[in-house]
Amino acid sequence: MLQHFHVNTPLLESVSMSKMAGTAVYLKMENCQPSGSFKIRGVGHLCQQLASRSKGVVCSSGGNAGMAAAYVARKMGLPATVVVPSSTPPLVVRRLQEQGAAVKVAGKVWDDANAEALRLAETEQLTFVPPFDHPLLWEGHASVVAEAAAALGPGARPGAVLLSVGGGGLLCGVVRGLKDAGWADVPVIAMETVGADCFNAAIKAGELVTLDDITSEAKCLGAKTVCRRAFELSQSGEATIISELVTDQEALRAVQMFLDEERVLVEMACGAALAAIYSGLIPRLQAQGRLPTPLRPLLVIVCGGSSINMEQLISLQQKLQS
Ligand code: PLV
Repeated sequence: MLQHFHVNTPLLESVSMSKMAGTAVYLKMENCQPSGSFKIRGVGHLCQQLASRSKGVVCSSGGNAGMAAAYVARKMGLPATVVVPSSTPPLVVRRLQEQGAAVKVAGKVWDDANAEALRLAETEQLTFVPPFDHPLLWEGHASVVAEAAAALGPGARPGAVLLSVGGGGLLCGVVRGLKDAGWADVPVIAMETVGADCFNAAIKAGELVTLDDITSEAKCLGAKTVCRRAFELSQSGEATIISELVTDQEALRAVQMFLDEERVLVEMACGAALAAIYSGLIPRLQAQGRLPTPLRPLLVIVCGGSSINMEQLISLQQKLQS
């Protein structure tokens, strides 16, 4: 019997967000996962398939994939090493250590940490756990859509799914889940912050691009290059993907509004998706004819994230709102 590490998260209707969007908004509360984000779905699935006879796992992460890897490894009785970039706040390093992981800081952004994790996997013969670029991760993430479909009930069909894009693993998983649910034509609104916008940049360029640097505070969206599969999905017509950007200020305002209205604290990476509602993007897309009017209910993947606490929130406010 394969063990599940993730939980079936609540699907909650938000009255205040529904008002802003002009249609019902359903929140898939992935912040409730044991490791604090949706990442545990894919990472749990990948580790079950690849790590059962392993000496240990090594994961490169902006934080949340590492939290998932540390949690899953602990449950499987395996040692975990998580390599993070120096942009990772001390609170995440502490939370990773609490999960029992050995933490190594390497380089400035995730791409540098990833190079070190790959090296360790090779030299120490550890199972490499990538944070977003692997079919097993996408297969695991797809369960988020299956659960939402079951909770919404037969005949229900969202008007769009809203999510954040870092390296594109969640996007690939959700697109797969939509196909499995018979919802392949439901558009996905893929949100990034300016300065962590590798997916949007690839779409604009018509090819994969590597950003010079990550200048956004949404460090968990900070992959310099989106995974090839995510880019292919945007080009192939297999899925309808609307790629949009918000500023860090908009993402932070969304984090604050979500805290005030829903009483839940999420990190900037998640704020990017919430900002689509709070900054009025939905009616704008309808006005542009990119979403229909009237619009069926929206499904928002509240991806969660451990890179936030009161102190971090205040520090982001001082940095971005002064
Ligand atoms: N974070 C990855 C990649 O970081 C990580 O290592 O944890 N929301 C949250 C809270 C996240 O942590 C991430 C990814 C995303 C959204 C985006 O997911 P992705 O990478 O699958 O598009 C560099």
